[in-house]
Amino acid sequence: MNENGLNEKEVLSLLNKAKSNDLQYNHVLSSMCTYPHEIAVKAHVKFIESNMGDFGLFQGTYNMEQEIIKMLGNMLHCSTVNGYLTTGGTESNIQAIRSMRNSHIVNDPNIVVPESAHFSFDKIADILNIKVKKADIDDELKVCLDSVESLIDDNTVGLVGIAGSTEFGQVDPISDLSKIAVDNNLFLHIDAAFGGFVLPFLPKSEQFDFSLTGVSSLAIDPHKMGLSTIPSGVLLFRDMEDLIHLKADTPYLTIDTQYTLTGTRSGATVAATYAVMKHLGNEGYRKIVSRSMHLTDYFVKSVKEIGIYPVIDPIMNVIALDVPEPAKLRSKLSKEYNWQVSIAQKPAALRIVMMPHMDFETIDLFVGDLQKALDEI
Ligand code: 0PR
Repeated sequence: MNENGLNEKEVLSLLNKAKSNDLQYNHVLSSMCTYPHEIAVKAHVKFIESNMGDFGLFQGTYNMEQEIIKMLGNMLHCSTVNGYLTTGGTESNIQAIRSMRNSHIVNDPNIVVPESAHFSFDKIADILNIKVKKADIDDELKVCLDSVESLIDDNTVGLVGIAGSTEFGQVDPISDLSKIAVDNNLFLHIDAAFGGFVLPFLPKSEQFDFSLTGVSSLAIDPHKMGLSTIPSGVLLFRDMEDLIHLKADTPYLTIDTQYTLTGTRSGATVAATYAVMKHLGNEGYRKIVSRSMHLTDYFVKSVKEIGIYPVIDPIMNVIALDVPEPAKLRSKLSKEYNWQVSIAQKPAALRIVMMPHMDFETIDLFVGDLQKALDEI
């Protein structure tokens, strides 16, 4: 640190320099985040000092958090819903599995997740000292139910299903997983970190939420398709009892109990999420999802015209393309054409996320460069 502070102009100039080294989202086709909605940014700034770690001091922010939980409970068909705002899908998944483990005490606990699960489950295995068994996925990249059933044993404390897989945007057969969970008396957590703000707004989609009786908890991220500010995730439980498995006593705060992983917690993201959900409503989210799906359909049509096909027909705005040498192509697109795309591992593919910051014109430019890059490798 400097001995003497810099003036505001000097600091702003440093910030501008740093910002110029960040990429703008307009050439980013790899991210599940996007520009937050303007009203979310305004709300975030207004509540910048609010700390939900000691929410007795911030009753107004706390009331907004409760309202978010209620709105999401309505959207995801659960009248008994409980939960809180996390920092994102990773924290929500950690806490859901921690609740599973604490509610079902066995010596050497394990959970069964689809092989397509996000890498946060590998972190969970390490943090919670729990074995994460990976079930096979089928040709459509959904979890195989036979494989899930064959992995369940006496030490299994719960199952995970994915509603919007990171790499392919695929949705597991959640209603079948729900039946397996009920039959085996197991907790079922749904990772809808990405799909949670997409599936309810598609004209037609499979059931994936608390309308299925076996679903115990669900992760949904406002900082992805919810257009809130980073870091906003939400963890929801059907039964208060499952939240209680996360209880910690906090004797010297204005509140005597916390269920959260972090202590100090942003109230700004609560305000941002509340504001954008109130402002957009179902109708607003439906429009955003519908536009993202139009862009997705247009993109798929355009790449087919140059002889490239998706690995599966996109369920949501995540597209995996069957291309030769995806890693090499990704690197070429980045270095020579200034496009950020990512790759899926199994099957290897070029992965594109069609977020709301994309438009038809940019897709045309990208597909043109993709064709050139393909010719060159
Ligand atoms: N579950 C699913 C299904 C996810 O896709 C993700 C993140 C998580 C959990 C973890 O969420 P957090 O990152 O909020 O903890 N999926 C994206 C990914 O790993 C996250 C991301 C976002 C990556 C923006 C890059 C990026 O630019 O691809």
